[in-house]
Amino acid sequence: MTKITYRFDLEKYSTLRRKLVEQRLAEYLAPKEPHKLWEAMRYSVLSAGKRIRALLCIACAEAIDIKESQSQKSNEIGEELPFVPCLMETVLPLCCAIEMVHAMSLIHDDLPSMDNDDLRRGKPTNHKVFGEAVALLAGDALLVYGTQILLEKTPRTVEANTLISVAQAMAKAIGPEGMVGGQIFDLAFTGSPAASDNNMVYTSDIEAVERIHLYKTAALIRFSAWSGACIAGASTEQLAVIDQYASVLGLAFQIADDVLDVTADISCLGKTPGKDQVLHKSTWVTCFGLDGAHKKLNELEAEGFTLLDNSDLANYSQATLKALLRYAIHRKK
Ligand code: GRG
Repeated sequence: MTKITYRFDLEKYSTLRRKLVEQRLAEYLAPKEPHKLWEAMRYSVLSAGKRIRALLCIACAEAIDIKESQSQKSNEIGEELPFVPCLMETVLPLCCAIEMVHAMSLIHDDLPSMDNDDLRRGKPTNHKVFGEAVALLAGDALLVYGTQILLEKTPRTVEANTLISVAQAMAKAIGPEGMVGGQIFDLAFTGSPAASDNNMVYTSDIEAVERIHLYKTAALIRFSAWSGACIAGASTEQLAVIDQYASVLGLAFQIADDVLDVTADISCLGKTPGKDQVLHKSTWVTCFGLDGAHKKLNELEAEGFTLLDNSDLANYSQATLKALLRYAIHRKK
């Protein structure tokens, strides 16, 4: 069968969906007591993030919901498919939980005991505004509140077993087998070679850096994609392909981040560039140079496209997921 090529407008696709996520986040984070805590939570979550994890979650839910017949129709009339309101209702609490967990990881990552950053999303970091104690607690509160939102607000049309699987996968993506573990690997390989933890077994620089990236960054990105598909009723085969795709995207997203740390300026990035070199971080760029990073990004883009081409996802969904992968790799901030 001839492959249909879509002209996919990611900006148009993202704008509406991002707005829905942000409206819902603002609703869940409406001011309450203790005021200082909610203010600190809102400060970080509602600031100008790209929302790629939420968009990925929605796109993967839609990829399971959209059938090839709808996909072809949209191509004939040359228009993007509208979002399905009930699917959006199903997935929005999950998207918000993910964005809250992500924001908490940024708050903690910026603390003086971690990366010690002053600027995030173009604004002073949470601890610079609220102090370290409140920033720490705002992060803790977001982590738990995200889980509460997922379990409390996901519509009861989602089967209990599905919701349990999603909550279990979220815990795994966050904990020692995910982000927290990744942050420990990251800290262990930060600083002079003597600072690295010699108890960690790794056979090469590639393996060490890839492990940091997969745990620290790709785990939550993989969860975002997988959970969107899962909650929309994906088959085991569909979940496997989405997970492989998101693993590629997650690694690419962090390598692109490493590249931007040396190529982008502060106003575009919204955070201080050049920190990886200053902190002697093990990143794709500090280990393999900019050329090495670009080469790897090209390989990952090709790998992600092939995975999607060989999948049974509708053409329209393949185009959406390809556009998100392209964005993760070629973004300017
Ligand atoms: C999760 C319990 C728990 C603790 C946190 C600090 C920490 C443990 C993990 C660090 C995770 C981290 C900050 C990874 C970096 C991932 C990354 C590239 C973040 C930037 O994401 P963007 O570019 O940010 O999507 P915006 O601001 O656009 O949302």
